[in-house]
Formats: sequence, structure tokens, C-alpha cells
Amino acid sequence: MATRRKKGIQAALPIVYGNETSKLPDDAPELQLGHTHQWTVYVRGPNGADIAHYVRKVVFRLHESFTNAVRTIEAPPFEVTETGWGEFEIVIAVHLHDFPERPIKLTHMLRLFPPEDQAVIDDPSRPDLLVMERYDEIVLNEPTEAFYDQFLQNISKTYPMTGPVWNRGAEVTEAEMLDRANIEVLRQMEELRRRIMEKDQGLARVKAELAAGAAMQGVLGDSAGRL
Ligand code: SLL
Repeated sequence: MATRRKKGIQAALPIVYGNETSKLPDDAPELQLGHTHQWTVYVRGPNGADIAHYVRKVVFRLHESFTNAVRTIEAPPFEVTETGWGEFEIVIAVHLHDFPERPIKLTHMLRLFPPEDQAVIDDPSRPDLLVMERYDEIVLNEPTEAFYDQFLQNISKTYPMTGPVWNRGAEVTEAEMLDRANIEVLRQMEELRRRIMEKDQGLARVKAELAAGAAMQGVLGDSAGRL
């Protein structure tokens, strides 16, 4: 059975992804392993918003020097905390409830040290904390109706699409064809009902005229008799 899609709708799903880092304290046992920092790589909602409405799981691919380098997080918070000594690129696959088979691939350069060419956000309450993150939006074209009804209808960021819709017609679902057939049957029934009503009204008019004629004849007959 074909999947029904919310035609003409784009949904923009906000996410924030990146990493937080702090230097390990002097008494941290991991220092023995040559580790210098603790970090957390994450995918979150902006300002703590819940992204589990649309995110089903997140897979983080770490550097191969980590044991179990592929970390799958199936529930929020979608994050991995580790200690280490070096910076590397993390591939992040965001699996949505819609299109779960087609994850959104992001890459994030894990930072332990503030890069010289970028502005750095400092949290005054934790002077040693470095945050490297970015805001992004996953844009879904024509989400499935089920996904839309369950997760998206309360998100204000759904927009009517303005561009051409290529799959119109080619992707007419069985249900849509039935809907159209139903509408046509209803239209034809309405037309028949209208024509029957017109005929009934015509018939009633003729009957009334006949009755009036007969009455008139009766009157005339009576008068003639009395003459
Ligand atoms: C670099 N190209 O040389 C990068 C690789 C890898 C960081 C960085 C492993 C920690 C552990 C770790 O921090 N790897 O031993 O579990 O900078």
C-alpha cells in the first residue's frame, strides 16, 4: 500500500549539534592513558527543545582509536561522552521517524582547543568549558501523513511549498484515486438528485394546472346547467 504524503508541505526540523569539552582535572585517572580532555558530542534541540518527536536515533562514528567506535544512541539525550587526547572528525547520522532508512549525514570536527579562526562561546559559569556547536535545520519535503499527524503538526515551522512539485500525478496513491472516484460519484448523485427534483417540480406544476383546469370546468359546467 502506497504511503500517503502531506502534499505541498515542507517541514524544517531544528537541530543543534557539536561538542562540549573541558580539561580533565589533575586527579583524573584517565590522565594515566595520556587523555587530556573530557568531551561530549551531541545532537540536541535548540534551547533544550525535545527533538525525540522527529529523531528516532543518532549514530556517532568516532575515531577508530576508540573502542566500539560506532555508537548508536536510541533515546535522548542523543550524545556520547568520552575522554581522549586528540581532535578528529565525527560522522553523525541522524535517523528520523520519517524516512528511517535514509539518515541525515552530518560531520562535526571534534574540538578540544579553541580554533583560531572561529569565534568561541564561553560559559562564564564554567570558564574551562569549550563549546563548538552549530544550528541547522533538516528540511523534509512532503513528510508522510502519519509522521506529520503524530509529530509535526504542532511544530510551527511547517511551510507551504512554493516551488514545483515533481511527483504530483506520478505518485497518486490508490487511496487518492479512490477519494477522487468517491467525489465524482457524489457529484453525479447530486446532479441526478437535482434533475429528479426539477422533474418533480415540473410534474407538480402540471398536476396543479390540471386540477385548476378540472375545477374551472366544473364551475363552468355548473353555471351552464343553471342557465
Ligand atoms: C590526531 N588525527 O592525531 C587525530 C586523531 C584521535 C583521538 C585523534 C583516543 C582516546 C583513547 C583519542 O583521543 N583519539 O585512547 O581511547 O589528533
